[in-house]
Amino acid sequence: MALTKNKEVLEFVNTCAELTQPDKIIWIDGSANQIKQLKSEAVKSGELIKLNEHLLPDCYLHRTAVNDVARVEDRTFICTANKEDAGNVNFWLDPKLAYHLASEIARASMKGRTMYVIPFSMGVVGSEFSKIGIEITDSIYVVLNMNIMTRVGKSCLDRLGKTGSFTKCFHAKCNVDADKRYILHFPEDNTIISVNSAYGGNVLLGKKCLALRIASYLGKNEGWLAEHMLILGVTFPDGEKKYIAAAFPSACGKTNLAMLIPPKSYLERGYKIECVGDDIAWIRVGEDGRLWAVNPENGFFGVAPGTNERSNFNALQATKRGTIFTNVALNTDDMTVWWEGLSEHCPPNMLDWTGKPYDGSGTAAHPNSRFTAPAVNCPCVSPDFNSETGVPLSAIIFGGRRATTTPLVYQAKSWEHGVFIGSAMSSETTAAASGQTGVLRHDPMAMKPFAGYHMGDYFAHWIEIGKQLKKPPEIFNVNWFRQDADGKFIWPGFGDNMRVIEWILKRCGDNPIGAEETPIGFVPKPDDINIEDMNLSVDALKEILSVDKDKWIKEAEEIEKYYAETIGSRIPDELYACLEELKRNCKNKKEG
Ligand code: OXD
Ligand code: MN
Repeated sequence: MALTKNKEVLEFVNTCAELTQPDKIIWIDGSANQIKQLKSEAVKSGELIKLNEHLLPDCYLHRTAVNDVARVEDRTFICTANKEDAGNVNFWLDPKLAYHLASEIARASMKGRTMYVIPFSMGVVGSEFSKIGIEITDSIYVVLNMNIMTRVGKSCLDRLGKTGSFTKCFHAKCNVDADKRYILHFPEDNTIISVNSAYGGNVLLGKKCLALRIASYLGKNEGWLAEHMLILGVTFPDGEKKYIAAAFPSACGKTNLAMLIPPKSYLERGYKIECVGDDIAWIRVGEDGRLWAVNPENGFFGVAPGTNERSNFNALQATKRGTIFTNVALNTDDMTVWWEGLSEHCPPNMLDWTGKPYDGSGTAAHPNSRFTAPAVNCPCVSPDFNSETGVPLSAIIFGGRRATTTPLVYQAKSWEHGVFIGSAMSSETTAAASGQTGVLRHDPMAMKPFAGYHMGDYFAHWIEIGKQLKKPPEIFNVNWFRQDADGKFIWPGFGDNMRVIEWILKRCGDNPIGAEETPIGFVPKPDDINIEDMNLSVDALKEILSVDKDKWIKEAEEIEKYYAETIGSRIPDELYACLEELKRNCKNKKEG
């Protein structure tokens, strides 16, 4: 039975039902009972495998089709009336054509199936900063994941009332045909359509599709920012608390940084890290002229491989109950899960991520296998997690995976320079998206796959936001991934990243500590990074803090080429001025 009198919602649901012809329509009310029933139905049909109730209570394993294991950026489209408005970085389809294409693919595709209607809220239900979506889907897996990742149920419809507007999200699994897979965004219509996939990033439409692509467009029009950023809180020994938002491309350690456990000596001194969010931040200018950030999600859709007690204890704890695992390996001895890096040796009697006995060839878990875990499970979740206004930002960090060139950390000289640094980000690719891994690609502000409009306009929007700030956060760039001549990582990363966070926050506020000015920005004086109790020599630290002007001359040429050839038009003058300054600085300092 329909749970609302909102005409637009009812019309949307009816139109989808007429098109797809499901046998049954179920409205998701968000009750524990309904969710329990759906889980048992999914177990009966084999869509979910129930894991050991004693060791992993209320946890399940799901396997996707082998052709459907990651976001598909080349099949993800921004469908704006004017092609130019989508920008060169996005793939574009004419909206009329896209609607037609998707309708023909989805027509009658739910015959013999159930259509679920999921009302959900990105952000706390009822907050003026939250956005409501309605996702139509024929996948129980989607319903159950959305129930972890967002706030789901009737309260969202009540919030909409009779006339409130919402993002229309339509998903149909169809035949999971990779050649007819389309992830379509219509920012001008506040609509998303996803067909022929059942993998998280393509089908949990509240996440990348709404909270980044559509929200970035809404943010441009409404004067706020939707960013691919974690949010963390740092408590100092004197009790003061500061917040940081940080953007990294997918699978570059974002979840690890968001839930970092500081080294022992820091814990002993009273430092503490709390996680407000691990993937997405919605950021607004507060009345006090500072930036305030909320995490619109309610759970973590984290990369499993590499997660273990040492690398991310908090994330691992978060997966211990109420979690859905996707494409990890199954230990048939005790019905628990496993992935590369969880323990040193792979236990015997495993089924790999496709469900076949694992014989040691290839990986047991898919490199992009995931856990969908409720945020409340995380031992370090912030008390501000459900704050409606969010948290004030002292610093913004950009980062990527760079074997050379980019130092461990450096600081922008101004807001505009920080925007330039974000716009010039590049990183080696990972398994989070289909395609080759390890290839260097530009990924401005880690938003290349997620900006719902022209990247030049997106940079301009950042510049505009900066003009409204009385107290802008300081902007930094970090690189945990510098390698030595043998290809080994020099900086240990993980908990030791706290040492860099400490320096970053000491550079924020009214009495910042000193730093060295270089052609690219401010870098720490080596003495100001605490390497006590670390297996890292001062020389190695100096090496990863070094700025090689020749490499940066090349980097500047590369950025210039990227601006001209890829982004094309609409890049704000402020960014060209920063590029010119970088070139001048590298040249001057070289001659001098
Ligand atoms: C993610 C991604 O799933 O960025 O968070 O791909
Ligand atoms: Mn992400």
